[in-house]
Amino acid sequence: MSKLNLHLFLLLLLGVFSSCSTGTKSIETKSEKPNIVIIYLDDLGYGDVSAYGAIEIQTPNIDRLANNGVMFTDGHASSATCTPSRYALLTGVYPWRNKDAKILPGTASLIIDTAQVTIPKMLKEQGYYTGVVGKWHLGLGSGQVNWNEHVSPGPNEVGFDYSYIMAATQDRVPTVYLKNGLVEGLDPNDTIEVDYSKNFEGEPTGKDNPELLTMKWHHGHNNSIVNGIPRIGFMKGGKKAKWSDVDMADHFLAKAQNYVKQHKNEPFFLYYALQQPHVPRTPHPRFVGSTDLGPRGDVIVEADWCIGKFIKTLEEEGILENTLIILSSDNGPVLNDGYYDDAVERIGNHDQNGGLRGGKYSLFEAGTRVPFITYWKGKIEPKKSDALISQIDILASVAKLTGAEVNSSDSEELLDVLLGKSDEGREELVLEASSRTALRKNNWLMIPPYKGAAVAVQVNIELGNSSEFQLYNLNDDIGQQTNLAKTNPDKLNEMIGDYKEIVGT
Ligand code: NG6
Ligand code: CA
Repeated sequence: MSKLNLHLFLLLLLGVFSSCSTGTKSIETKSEKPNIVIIYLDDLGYGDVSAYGAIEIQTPNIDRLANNGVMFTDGHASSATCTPSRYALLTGVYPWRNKDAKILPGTASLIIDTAQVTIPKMLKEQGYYTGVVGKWHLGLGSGQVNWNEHVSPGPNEVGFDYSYIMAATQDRVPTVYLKNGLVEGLDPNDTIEVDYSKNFEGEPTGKDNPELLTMKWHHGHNNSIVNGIPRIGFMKGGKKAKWSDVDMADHFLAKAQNYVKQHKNEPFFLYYALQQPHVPRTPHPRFVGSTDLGPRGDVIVEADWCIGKFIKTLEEEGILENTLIILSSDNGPVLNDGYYDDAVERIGNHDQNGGLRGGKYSLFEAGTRVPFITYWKGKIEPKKSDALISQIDILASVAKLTGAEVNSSDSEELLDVLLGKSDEGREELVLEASSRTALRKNNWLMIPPYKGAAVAVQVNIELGNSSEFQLYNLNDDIGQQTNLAKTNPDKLNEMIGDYKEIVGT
């Protein structure tokens, strides 16, 4: 019998056996595998959630997860920017190993190798239906993308059965949604063209046509104008397909809810990647004014509301008890990320960093230490955990949970930590920010010397760059104010040795 025929034969046999089994039995088998949902926010800071100490922003729905699940106080994104964090989350591989894992334009090629292990691919092999709804930002296609045809490879080629995404970010063109590789709502007579180097003749831009703007740009963001908002990159055509910014949150929520309803009878994986509070911050009118902080605060409340609605759907469909929810953010917070939207002016007493130094783009703590919560009704006992854990560990941990076998060296299996049964987290973790790396070991953090500005002036964030080695003891200096590199040379040398061993420079 040829290999193919043997496969067919085995499949048939399997079919016969499963159709003989009783209905109850197949339900039992199903419930053995929990649904897995990753709720991922964009630029949400450690201090932006009320369970993590925010007072000026109330996030009751995220709090409900935090207070009834494991609330990690030392949970990390793999990077201080989006693309690398998302790459690492899905592949379990450190982003600094892949030179393409950096903030991508909307025209970038897919940076995940289609042969690579990913969480959805792994879960698919375990019988899961897999989906992504929301922000992608991992590149699409493999060269020049024609947005008027099926765009591939993309999420569907790296393990997702279903994808409903925006290609890059809310501030980058193309400003359209793609469903399973096809631009939704595209009028074939109004084709889309996208270019990141030059404008299309006759098309207005943020730079030249300020009179057309409803939101002003501060830095960057002065190319094509969509819905009165100037974006990064140039786009022409596709009028009917363009998204409505103020409806984006509701739009993604509805897709996530439908996905759950459609797949409630099979084990499913959903990567629900919300776009808030990344710029441009465009709360739906019903959320405008829900905080005193302006649009940045308001979209966090909007995101929290969406999360509440989403969880309610899981509850109503009767599957909340069988769903592991992991909530986190792709990188730390930023106030002014390129638009005048009052984020700085109206910050008041709110501390988006929650006492940490730095922010988005930074090697300091606020770059990667983010809200990190696991929730599983009836399975996870509420607790706070100070275990060191990274989003790259989700792959190996979820593999363990579902019985998948993966060969991963960066991703550590920390299932008991995720489920709150243990506080033995990582011993070491490499942090990344715009290709620069630092080493965390227990409570110590070492940043090697880096050239470059100490502060990114436009966003007003300390990047962690210094001509000297930096060494911090986070146990008693969470705000990273005292550099111990000179006073503790033994620790510094130990850290440098470990760092070289892992990162190899
Ligand atoms: C930067 C953008 C910033 C944001 C970021 C990506 C400028 C001047 N700044 O280049 O606004 O889009 O890229 O953010 O263009 S991330 O969360 O997707 O990494
Ligand atoms: Ca981000």
